[in-house]
Amino acid sequence: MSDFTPKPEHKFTFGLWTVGSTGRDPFGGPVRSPKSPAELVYLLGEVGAYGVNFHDNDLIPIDATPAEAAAIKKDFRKALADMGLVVPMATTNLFGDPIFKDGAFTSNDPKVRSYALQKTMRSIDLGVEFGAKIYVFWGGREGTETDSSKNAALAIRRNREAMDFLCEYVLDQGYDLKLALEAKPNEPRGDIYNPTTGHMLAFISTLAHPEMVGVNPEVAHEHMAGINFMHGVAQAWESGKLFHIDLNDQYPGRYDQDLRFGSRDIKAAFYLVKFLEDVHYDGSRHFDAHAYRTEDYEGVKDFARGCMRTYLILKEKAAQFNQDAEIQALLAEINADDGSMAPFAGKYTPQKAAALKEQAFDRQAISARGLRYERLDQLTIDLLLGAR
Ligand code: GLT
Ligand code: MN
Ligand code: MN
Repeated sequence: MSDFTPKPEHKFTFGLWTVGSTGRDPFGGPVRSPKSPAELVYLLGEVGAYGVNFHDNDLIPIDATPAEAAAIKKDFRKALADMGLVVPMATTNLFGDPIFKDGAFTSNDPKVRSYALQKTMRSIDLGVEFGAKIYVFWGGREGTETDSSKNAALAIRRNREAMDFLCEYVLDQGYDLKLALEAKPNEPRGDIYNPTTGHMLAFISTLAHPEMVGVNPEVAHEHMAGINFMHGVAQAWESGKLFHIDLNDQYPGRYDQDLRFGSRDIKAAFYLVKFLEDVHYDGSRHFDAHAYRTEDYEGVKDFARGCMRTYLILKEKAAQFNQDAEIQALLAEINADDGSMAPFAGKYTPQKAAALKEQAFDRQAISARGLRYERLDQLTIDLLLGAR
């Protein structure tokens, strides 16, 4: 039996808002009594997490007095030290307070936009104080219900202006901090700007400091949009922009579920874990999910342990896939190359182009070959179901 015990080197993290969720939803109130940030750190330490992330107001309520804030920070710091947990990422709550009802950086109201910048700068200071190296931006309210209300191009420009301002702030403070943008197509707004990781990557390339900014893709958010999450992650990775990742699960076409990682689409979760492990992604594996509303805090621990355990099981399956002789033989056959196209490969030259235009191709012979993907997929299924 393999050992699926989480260890610090796995970099498993949870947000205070994840294990701290009281089960409130649009149709019902809390089912679990709230726990303090320090209590949540002890819970995370008990289940074997490596780190904990927070929004400014997960840690310090928006109306806390300086004395209250100091007391909370003291308890939180002690809990981190007692349990040996770190804070790799922090973020700002730019969606909960009524002032953000029409967005933060993209609000039509200049006072809201300025307040959002002030709140984010203070929150960055707080994150850095606890050692965060990644700062996430999830623009949950940056969108519309009616497109009569906002100029969409102007909203993108306002968002860019805010990101450029905040990059300068980070540089000015001398912080060792990278920013990671998280996309979501809808909820809580009818539509949210920059709805997918791909949109975010394009947006980043227009910023004044693109080297400081990457993405934080979330499984559920891309599955809500019905797209292949791993493909988006691969694109982010390939362009050097995979700064962070939010792991959870989601049935497409439903409300924002934030299910336990790997609990819905095992196959998609497998390809994702395999990708992250194959490329040696070394950032946090952050679980942005919460326990079912049916659970008490023992169930919350089951949930958190389950996220990490499933990841580790899939990691082992990925290693098994890479060592499976039959699977690897099939892959070698699929990727066979007789070298005859080498003269046309790589960078363009006029000679190559001229020669390629003259080359004869036997279309029938090339297309007659079966690719054996049915066999390959069934071997993968057998492996995942424990039948090999
Ligand atoms: C919120 C959202 C998440 C984001 C968090 C960061 S907050 O819970 O649903 O996807 O990652 O702001
Ligand atoms: Mn998220
Ligand atoms: Mn989510």
